[in-house]
Amino acid sequence: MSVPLVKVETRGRVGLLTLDRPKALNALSNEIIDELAAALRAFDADDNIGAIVLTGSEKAFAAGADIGAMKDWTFQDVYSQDYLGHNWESLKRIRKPIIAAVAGYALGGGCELAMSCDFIIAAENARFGQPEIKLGVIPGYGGTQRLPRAVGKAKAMDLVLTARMMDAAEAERAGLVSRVVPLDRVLDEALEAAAVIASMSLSSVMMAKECINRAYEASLDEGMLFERRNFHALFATEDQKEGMSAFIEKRKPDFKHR
Ligand code: CO8
Repeated sequence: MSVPLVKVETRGRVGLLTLDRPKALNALSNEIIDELAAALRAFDADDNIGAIVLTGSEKAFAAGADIGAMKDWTFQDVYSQDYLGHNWESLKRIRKPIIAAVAGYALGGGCELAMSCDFIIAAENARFGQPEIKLGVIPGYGGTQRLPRAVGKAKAMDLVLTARMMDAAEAERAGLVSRVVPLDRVLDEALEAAAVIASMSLSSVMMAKECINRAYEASLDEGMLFERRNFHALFATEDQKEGMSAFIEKRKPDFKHR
């Protein structure tokens, strides 16, 4: 039996996934992505999970796609397997929030994987970059699309064209990460944030995620309408009654998470 490349744990209502291929700095082979996608889908389907944290090691969140595996592939190889098109795309269909807890290198596909999570909490030693150009290729999992949306065109061009790395402080200033914390705090910070999210009504959490993501796909008018209809829909849930009653009665809400 092959050794698992993704460690799967739960902490209360939080699912914790740890990329575990340390010798290759968590280089993202098809196998590790298959495992990751399967674990994410399992958490997404599990009523006892309200939020997910994805992390790597202290040295590397992930140093990119597996260069050794890709080196000899031909166009026909990547095209016929639709490399990056299957499980990679399925990650974005996960409906529960995913927080990336990033320490060390998040490069190439590793940076793209972090960006495909809902937000990033970074350790002070985090390094972000899209160095594919040095390999004679370009980013293939959103580096030319999500990065400019996150940090703007100037910085995205700078990073993608020069292949330079950006440290955690610059990434926070640029809006790529939501918080920077000391290395020994990064996982706890992400787990605590995930626990807060998991304590909320699951329907509101999933709708909020869907609405924010819609901001990247729709015009302002369409996005506003999508948000408003989802807001309306939440009045059909028990959790809305409970949440508002609890506020008026000055007690903690007891959400059903359904
Ligand atoms: N693929 C395969 N193996 C890797 C990778 C990688 N991306 N990154 C590191 N490794 C391996 C090294 O080969 C080395 O293995 P070994 O010990 O057997 O020689 C081991 O990990 C440790 O690495 P280093 O000795 O190089 O460690 P350093 O601390 O000296 O350097 C760096 C760390 C700076 C992170 C360096 O390893 C590096 O530059 N890595 C490559 C970074 C890179 O170019 N990433 C982009 C890859 S291409 C890509 O991601 C395409 C994206 C398309 C979407 C993909 C979705 C998955």
